[in-house]
Amino acid sequence: MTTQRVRGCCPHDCPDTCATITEVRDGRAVAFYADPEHPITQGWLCAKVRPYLERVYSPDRLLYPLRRVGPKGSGRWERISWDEAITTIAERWRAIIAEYGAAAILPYSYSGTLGLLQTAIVDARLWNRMGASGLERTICCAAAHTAVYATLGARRSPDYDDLRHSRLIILWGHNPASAGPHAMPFIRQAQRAGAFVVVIDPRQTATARSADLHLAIRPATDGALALGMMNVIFAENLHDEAWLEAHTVGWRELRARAAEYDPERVATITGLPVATIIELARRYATTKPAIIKTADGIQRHQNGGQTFRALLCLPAVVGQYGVRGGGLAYSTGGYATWDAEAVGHASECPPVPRTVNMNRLGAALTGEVTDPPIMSLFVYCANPLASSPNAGLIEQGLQREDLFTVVHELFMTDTARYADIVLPATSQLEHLDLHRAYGHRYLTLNQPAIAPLGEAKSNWDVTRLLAQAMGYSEPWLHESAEEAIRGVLDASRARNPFLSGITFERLQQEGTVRLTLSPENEVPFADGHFPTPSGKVELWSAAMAAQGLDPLPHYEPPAEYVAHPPEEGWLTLISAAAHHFVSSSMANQPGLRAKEGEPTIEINPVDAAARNIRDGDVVVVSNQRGQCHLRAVVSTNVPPGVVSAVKGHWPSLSPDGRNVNWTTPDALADLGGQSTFHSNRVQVWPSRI
Ligand SMILES: Nc1nc2c(c(=O)[nH]1)N[C@H]1C(S)=C(S)[C@@H](COP(=O)(O)OP(=O)(O)OC[C@H]3O[C@@H](n4cnc5c(=O)[nH]c(N)nc54)[C@H](O)[C@@H]3O)O[C@H]1N2
Ligand SMILES: Nc1nc2c(c(=O)[nH]1)N[C@H]1C(S)=C(S)[C@@H](COP(=O)(O)OP(=O)(O)OC[C@H]3O[C@@H](n4cnc5c(=O)[nH]c(N)nc54)[C@H](O)[C@@H]3O)O[C@H]1N2
Ligand code: SF4
Ligand SMILES: [Mo]
Repeated sequence: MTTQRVRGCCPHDCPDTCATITEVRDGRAVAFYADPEHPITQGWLCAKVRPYLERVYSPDRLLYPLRRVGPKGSGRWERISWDEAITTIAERWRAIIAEYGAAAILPYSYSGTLGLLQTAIVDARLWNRMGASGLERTICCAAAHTAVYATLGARRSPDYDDLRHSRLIILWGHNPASAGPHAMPFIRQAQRAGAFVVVIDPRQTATARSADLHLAIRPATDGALALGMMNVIFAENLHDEAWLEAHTVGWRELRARAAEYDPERVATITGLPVATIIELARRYATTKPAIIKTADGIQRHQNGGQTFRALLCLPAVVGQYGVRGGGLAYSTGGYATWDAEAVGHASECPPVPRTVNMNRLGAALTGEVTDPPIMSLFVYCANPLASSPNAGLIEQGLQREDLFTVVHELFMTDTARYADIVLPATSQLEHLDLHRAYGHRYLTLNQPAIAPLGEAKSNWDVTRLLAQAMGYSEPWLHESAEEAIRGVLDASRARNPFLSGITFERLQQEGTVRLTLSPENEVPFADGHFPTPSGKVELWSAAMAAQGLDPLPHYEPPAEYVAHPPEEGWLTLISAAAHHFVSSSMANQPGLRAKEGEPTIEINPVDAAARNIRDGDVVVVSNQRGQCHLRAVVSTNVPPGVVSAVKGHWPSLSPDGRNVNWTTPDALADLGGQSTFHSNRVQVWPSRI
């Protein structure tokens, strides 16, 4: 029997976008491993994805369309045919459109897969054509994106291997050991060669444990620290004035703003000693190349946008943009930009009638959005009841008898349980897609390795079926998967020099292809050009001023922290990435659940003693939004005042059917409509159950 090797790509929301190989024998995947030739993947997959065949062939996979037969959420279903499922959905939608207009239909999706076809194209085409409500996809990184566009003009970052050239690496609010593990070997290599590694994170993460210095900053105060560092750098004349003059707008205004953040004030805000702040500033200004490597966790605060702006200003102050091994590494997502018209064909469609912020899903379903109200929800690539904020309110919305909910999923998630119709989705091994990464600069083609299991269908195939049933005849709603990908790739290549020479044929042959980087743009911004309106780094942002926003970065505490002070027993709850799940994906896989352990909350011995909590006790974590029960781990991994419970545990696999998102805020951040998961204050008490 012959074994086929099929090249693919990990689809999960992770900056590493690993290249994979699936071995197929007799139509069945028998082995799944890393592509040894990929320069970032380097022949290994993370602990989450190594046992991927357990996910693909899980006995819990949804294999047929289902219709609800019991009350909402009861878990009583009958199997139906695809024909019946699609006809039912189209009939309901036609009736809703006739009564309320298409704006009453809301698609809800995020990061189940990050593929061009199954995500970007599927997120746009059908919904544009229908005139459905738009979704503001702001749960993860909207504040940072807004800050980056305002400051630098584009999301460009070096590859991980450039870290080898750094002498100072500041991992700021970022935990790559769990959340982007393929950076770690390069960080280790730099460290062995003498680089100094600093981690700034309230929690002592695995990444922090391996650093030379860990600064357990108070949550949401990083903007003040960055401005305090600038204060010292300017005061001691350690800034790069020539670079600032040549490449920035508003550095004198920034200097004046930084003057308000003397180390004493910043020490009071951040909880870090004055001497530490001064030392960090001096080290940052005098060690070159110096890189700040950050990610998304740090901006999930109400002040996340201005915090990110402050971080983005630092490399400019010391002249480190455009330097190999220097600058700021956040995201490489701005290189392989897809042509928006080719993706969504918006110019041929009615205007998007309105948009709904995904962080406000619960509110939107329960009265915040009216005229028309949301009457149908179509969820795919997302598990909002596990992963979106203020989940108790989402649950209330999903219970509405008059809401027609369809969920397209691989598994019976907590969200799917509330559906009227459940549709089975394919896994990455069963469909075609093209992936760009946000942690490196390679494109990877994912070839289907096996036929869809049961009657599972890909997002694109469901889009096509729904388009047909709705009577939409535009050819771009009926292309094959390959035609759709080729069309967007070709249109994008025509405009984007980073894609030049990258054809579908090349991707088919090579699997992974490096983006086309000329010597001048190999190191981001090495040509001295920033794609902002001024062509410079906009430390002072005219665009933000025009929107009535502060054009300079500043620090302001989250409103929830002010309203719920520590003196009244409130603790800051950070709910960051779990090591063995990606958000709630994989969190139902028995092997990985066993490794991650049951849902817990880490609490400092000081806070535990004050509340009579012992290690191993079940505690109630609560606030004005809701509560959940978690097992306490008394630990100095968190400083006094901060508690930590990872995101991703499935509510239905948690002690009381709820997870940490029953407490997290659905308030929006200062920029981009961003989520504010970590600007969350809770009470923690021993439970009586
Ligand atoms: N294993 C695993 N990997 C993942 C994911 C996962 O769920 N599991 N999720 C993926 C996704 S969706 C994303 S967006 C990325 C996120 O990648 P990261 O941003 O690296 O991960 P997070 O754990 O969300 O946040 C990083 C760190 O920020 C810290 N933090 C929180 N608030 C503050 C603050 O105010 N200041 C500072 N300095 N630090 C703070 C947290 O303690 C956390 O350790 O990871 C991706 N990779
Ligand atoms: N408390 C707290 N919560 C958080 C965060 C936090 O920091 N703290 N971080 C947030 C962040 S950064 C993010 S990005 C969000 C992520 O939130 P979501 O985007 O909702 O991600 P998941 O919870 O992983 O759910 C994705 C679902 O998509 C399904 N899926 C996978 N592939 C496909 C496919 O091809 N088709 C279809 N139809 N479905 C598919 C998976 O089975 C999975 O159930 O979570 C957020 N939630
Ligand atoms: S989750 Fe990240 S590290 Fe793990 S295989 Fe996927 S891309 Fe690689
Ligand atoms: Mo995310």
